[in-house]
Amino acid sequence: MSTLTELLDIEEKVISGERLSFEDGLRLFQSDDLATIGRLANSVRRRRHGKRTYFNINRHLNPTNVCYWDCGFCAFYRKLGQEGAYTLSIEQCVEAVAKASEAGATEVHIVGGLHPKLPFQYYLDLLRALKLAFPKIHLKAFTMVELDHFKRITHKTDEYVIEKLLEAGLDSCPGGGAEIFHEEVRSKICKHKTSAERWLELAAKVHRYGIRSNATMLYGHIENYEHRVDHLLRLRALQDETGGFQCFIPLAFHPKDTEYAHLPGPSAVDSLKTVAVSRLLLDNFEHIKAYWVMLGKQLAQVALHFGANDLDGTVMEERITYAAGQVSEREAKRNELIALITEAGLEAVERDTLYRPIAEVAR
Ligand code: V47
Repeated sequence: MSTLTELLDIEEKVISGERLSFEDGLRLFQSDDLATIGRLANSVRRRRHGKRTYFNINRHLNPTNVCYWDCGFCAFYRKLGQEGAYTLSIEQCVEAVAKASEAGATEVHIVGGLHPKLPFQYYLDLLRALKLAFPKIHLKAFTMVELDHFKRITHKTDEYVIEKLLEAGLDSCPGGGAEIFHEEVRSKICKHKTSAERWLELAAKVHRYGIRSNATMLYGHIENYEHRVDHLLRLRALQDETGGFQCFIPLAFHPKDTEYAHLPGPSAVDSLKTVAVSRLLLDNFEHIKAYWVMLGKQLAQVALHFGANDLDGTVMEERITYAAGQVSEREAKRNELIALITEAGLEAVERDTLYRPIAEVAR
């Protein structure tokens, strides 16, 4: 049972800007004092960003759901030839982005399954075609897991893969595929997937090319608090080295139609605590995103007072969480994101992918 004084020493560290330890992170997660944890995280968020709260106009594009791996938490993937498997042609991708472009999108977020037959050239052609048709749209494409796949299918080096993607129009990388780094969990939920060490190695390489990327953590399944703190501190250590991460996104697990369908998924309290502890531990990350798709719009709004300073975007067509039983909508309208932010008493700022303001939105 928590007492009012149990987090006082951590509070002092937060006030003086001292870095929190593994033990501090664990105690925060173990504490029931959600109000104090939220207040501390909010104080850090306010110090960095004041009331400024970001969103963007973006579209998610998942070119294929065909994947040769079998991650137990994923309801999105299909095997080649399985019912429901799809692969979009480049023309279909361009058409989808054309609609987003008309709606004012500044970013396309591209991730997909690891298709056993699609050649690397498909992905290069996709980036090229999108850049040619929409030169102003930022292409945030391919996780470290996909980059690892590209290396395997090309039998070339990481540097070759990264340079080819850059030439074709890649602008930055999304943060997926990190899941939980700790081997005790990773070996169970995604045992064939790119290892934690390799994910971090590739992120470091991408950063060395000047490409910004994001980082995620999938929480609320079989992991415990030690695994979460370990994950966050591994990201913090890499960020100390490269400074290349823009944003951290805690991803709330959705169990429906996954191998973990018997689990309930994280509670609202757990999600708020996870956002807040992430804000407190990741002292070298500028932005913490409350990804409304996974949290639901209302909880994402509350998370803006628990350390998050970004809601993500309009998204337009979300498939991964939707496949796993997400019940909130697959799209948010610009005005809806603005309303979520302003009704929380905060200031909405439309941003581009690199967090440069596009428009301050008057209350
Ligand atoms: O890597 C898969 C997760 C991720 C489920 O970089 C699931 O700005 C919950 O990374 N329940 C992809 N999560 C999404 C992602 C992301 C999203 C928004 C913004 C950014 C960014 C990145 O989704 C996967 C995996 O960790 N995921 N299945 C599920 N059942």
